[in-house]
Amino acid sequence: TTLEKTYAMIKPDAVGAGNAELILRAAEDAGFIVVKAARTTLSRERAGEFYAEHRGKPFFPNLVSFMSSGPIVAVCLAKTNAIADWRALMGPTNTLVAREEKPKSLRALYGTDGTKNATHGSDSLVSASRELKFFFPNMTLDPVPEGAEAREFI
Ligand code: YYY
Ligand code: MG
Repeated sequence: TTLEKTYAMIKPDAVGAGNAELILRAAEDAGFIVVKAARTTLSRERAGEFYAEHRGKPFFPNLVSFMSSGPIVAVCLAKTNAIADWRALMGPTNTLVAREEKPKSLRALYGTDGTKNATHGSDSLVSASRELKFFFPNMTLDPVPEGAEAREFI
Protein backbone atom coordinates (compact mmCIF):
# COMPACT_ATOMS: atom_id res chain seq x y z
CA THR A 1 0.00 0.00 0.00
CA THR A 2 1.05 3.58 -0.62
CA LEU A 3 0.80 6.98 0.98
CA GLU A 4 -0.81 10.01 -0.66
CA LYS A 5 1.27 13.17 -1.01
CA THR A 6 0.09 16.69 -0.36
CA TYR A 7 1.64 20.13 -0.58
CA ALA A 8 1.80 21.98 2.72
CA MET A 9 3.30 25.37 3.37
CA ILE A 10 4.29 27.23 6.49
CA LYS A 11 3.48 30.86 5.75
CA PRO A 12 5.54 33.98 6.61
CA ASP A 13 3.68 34.77 9.87
CA ALA A 14 4.42 31.33 11.34
CA VAL A 15 7.99 31.17 10.04
CA GLY A 16 8.65 34.69 11.32
CA ALA A 17 7.30 33.75 14.76
CA GLY A 18 9.73 30.82 14.89
CA ASN A 19 7.00 28.15 14.71
CA ALA A 20 8.11 26.24 11.61
CA GLU A 21 9.75 23.34 13.45
CA LEU A 22 6.82 23.12 15.86
CA ILE A 23 4.38 22.82 12.96
CA LEU A 24 6.48 20.13 11.24
CA ARG A 25 6.59 18.21 14.52
CA ALA A 26 2.80 18.54 14.86
CA ALA A 27 2.48 17.03 11.37
CA GLU A 28 4.72 14.11 12.34
CA ASP A 29 2.83 13.61 15.60
CA ALA A 30 -0.37 13.40 13.53
CA GLY A 31 1.15 10.61 11.42
CA PHE A 32 2.49 12.51 8.42
CA ILE A 33 5.91 11.83 6.94
CA VAL A 34 7.79 15.02 6.08
CA VAL A 35 9.08 13.94 2.68
CA LYS A 36 10.74 17.28 1.98
CA ALA A 37 10.86 20.70 3.61
CA ALA A 38 12.61 23.69 2.09
CA ARG A 39 12.84 27.22 3.38
CA THR A 40 12.50 29.77 0.59
CA THR A 41 10.88 33.08 -0.30
CA LEU A 42 8.28 33.98 -2.92
CA SER A 43 8.47 37.04 -5.15
CA ARG A 44 5.18 38.92 -5.61
CA GLU A 45 5.00 37.43 -9.08
CA ARG A 46 5.40 33.83 -7.89
CA ALA A 47 3.01 34.34 -4.98
CA GLY A 48 0.42 35.59 -7.46
CA GLU A 49 1.02 32.62 -9.74
CA PHE A 50 0.65 30.19 -6.84
CA TYR A 51 -2.70 31.78 -5.87
CA ALA A 52 -3.83 32.43 -9.46
CA GLU A 53 -7.29 30.98 -8.75
CA HIS A 54 -7.92 33.96 -6.43
CA ARG A 55 -6.74 36.69 -8.84
CA GLY A 56 -9.37 39.45 -9.02
CA LYS A 57 -10.81 38.79 -5.57
CA PRO A 58 -10.73 41.68 -3.07
CA PHE A 59 -8.24 39.95 -0.77
CA PHE A 60 -5.80 39.01 -3.55
CA PRO A 61 -3.42 42.03 -3.27
CA ASN A 62 -3.11 41.57 0.51
CA LEU A 63 -2.58 37.84 0.07
CA VAL A 64 0.24 38.42 -2.43
CA SER A 65 1.87 41.06 -0.20
CA PHE A 66 1.71 38.75 2.81
CA MET A 67 2.98 35.68 1.01
CA SER A 68 5.99 37.57 -0.35
CA SER A 69 6.72 39.40 2.93
CA GLY A 70 9.18 36.88 4.37
CA PRO A 71 10.45 33.31 4.26
CA ILE A 72 8.10 30.37 3.89
CA VAL A 73 8.74 26.64 4.34
CA ALA A 74 7.57 24.55 1.38
CA VAL A 75 6.68 21.02 2.48
CA CYS A 76 5.73 17.71 0.91
CA LEU A 77 3.79 15.53 3.37
CA ALA A 78 2.82 11.89 2.92
CA LYS A 79 0.15 9.84 4.70
CA THR A 80 -2.91 7.83 3.81
CA ASN A 81 -5.55 10.46 3.00
CA ALA A 82 -2.90 13.19 3.34
CA ILE A 83 -4.78 15.89 1.41
CA ALA A 84 -7.98 15.82 3.48
CA ASP A 85 -6.25 15.00 6.76
CA TRP A 86 -3.82 17.92 6.48
CA ARG A 87 -6.66 20.33 5.77
CA ALA A 88 -8.47 18.97 8.83
CA LEU A 89 -5.38 19.44 10.99
CA MET A 90 -5.02 23.04 9.74
CA GLY A 91 -8.62 23.93 10.56
CA PRO A 92 -10.80 26.68 9.05
CA THR A 93 -9.21 29.21 6.67
CA ASN A 94 -9.81 32.23 8.91
CA THR A 95 -7.70 32.03 12.07
CA LEU A 96 -10.37 33.81 14.13
CA VAL A 97 -12.99 31.27 13.02
CA ALA A 98 -10.52 28.45 13.68
CA ARG A 99 -10.04 29.70 17.25
CA GLU A 100 -13.81 29.56 17.77
CA GLU A 101 -14.57 26.31 15.98
CA LYS A 102 -11.39 24.24 16.22
CA PRO A 103 -9.14 25.68 18.94
CA LYS A 104 -6.52 22.93 18.68
CA SER A 105 -6.07 23.27 14.91
CA LEU A 106 -2.82 24.64 13.50
CA ARG A 107 -4.43 27.83 12.21
CA ALA A 108 -6.06 28.44 15.60
CA LEU A 109 -2.76 27.89 17.40
CA TYR A 110 -0.32 29.60 15.03
CA GLY A 111 -2.30 31.89 12.70
CA THR A 112 -2.80 35.62 13.02
CA ASP A 113 -6.00 36.68 11.17
CA GLY A 114 -8.06 36.03 8.04
CA THR A 115 -5.13 36.34 5.65
CA LYS A 116 -2.16 35.52 7.87
CA ASN A 117 -3.20 31.99 8.76
CA ALA A 118 0.08 30.14 9.32
CA THR A 119 -0.35 27.22 6.93
CA HIS A 120 -1.51 26.14 3.49
CA GLY A 121 -2.72 22.76 2.29
CA SER A 122 -3.70 21.54 -1.17
CA ASP A 123 -7.46 21.10 -1.58
CA SER A 124 -7.50 18.24 -4.12
CA LEU A 125 -5.32 15.71 -5.92
CA VAL A 126 -5.09 18.04 -8.93
CA SER A 127 -4.03 20.97 -6.70
CA ALA A 128 -1.52 18.82 -4.83
CA SER A 129 0.12 17.78 -8.11
CA ARG A 130 0.27 21.35 -9.39
CA GLU A 131 1.55 22.77 -6.10
CA LEU A 132 4.19 20.07 -5.51
CA LYS A 133 5.50 20.66 -9.06
CA PHE A 134 5.42 24.44 -8.44
CA PHE A 135 7.86 24.12 -5.51
CA PHE A 136 9.60 20.81 -6.21
CA PRO A 137 9.86 20.54 -10.02
CA ASN A 138 12.00 17.42 -9.86
CA MET A 139 9.83 15.53 -7.41
CA THR A 140 7.95 12.47 -8.59
CA LEU A 141 4.22 12.72 -7.94
CA ASP A 142 4.00 8.99 -7.29
CA PRO A 143 2.58 7.98 -3.92
CA VAL A 144 5.17 7.17 -1.25
CA PRO A 145 5.67 3.50 -0.37
CA GLU A 146 4.41 2.71 3.10
CA GLY A 147 7.25 2.34 5.61
CA ALA A 148 9.25 5.22 4.15
CA GLU A 149 10.68 7.54 6.78
CA ALA A 150 12.62 10.04 4.72
CA ARG A 151 12.85 13.48 6.17
CA GLU A 152 14.93 15.70 3.97
CA PHE A 153 15.11 19.13 5.60
CA ILE A 154 16.92 21.87 3.72
O1 YYY B 1 -7.51 26.89 0.91
P1 YYY B 1 -7.49 27.89 2.04
O2 YYY B 1 -6.12 28.46 2.29
O3 YYY B 1 -8.12 27.38 3.29
O4 YYY B 1 -8.42 29.13 1.60
P2 YYY B 1 -8.67 29.79 0.16
O5 YYY B 1 -10.12 30.12 0.10
O6 YYY B 1 -8.10 28.93 -0.93
O7 YYY B 1 -7.87 31.15 0.24
C1 YYY B 1 -6.47 31.18 0.06
C2 YYY B 1 -5.87 32.13 1.07
O8 YYY B 1 -6.34 33.46 0.83
C3 YYY B 1 -6.27 31.85 2.52
O9 YYY B 1 -5.45 30.86 3.11
C4 YYY B 1 -6.15 33.19 3.18
C5 YYY B 1 -6.49 34.16 2.05
N1 YYY B 1 -7.86 34.69 2.16
C6 YYY B 1 -8.06 35.98 2.60
O10 YYY B 1 -7.08 36.68 2.89
N2 YYY B 1 -9.35 36.48 2.72
C7 YYY B 1 -10.39 35.71 2.41
N3 YYY B 1 -11.63 36.22 2.53
C8 YYY B 1 -10.21 34.40 1.95
C9 YYY B 1 -8.92 33.91 1.84
MG1 MG C 1 -7.32 27.08 -1.10
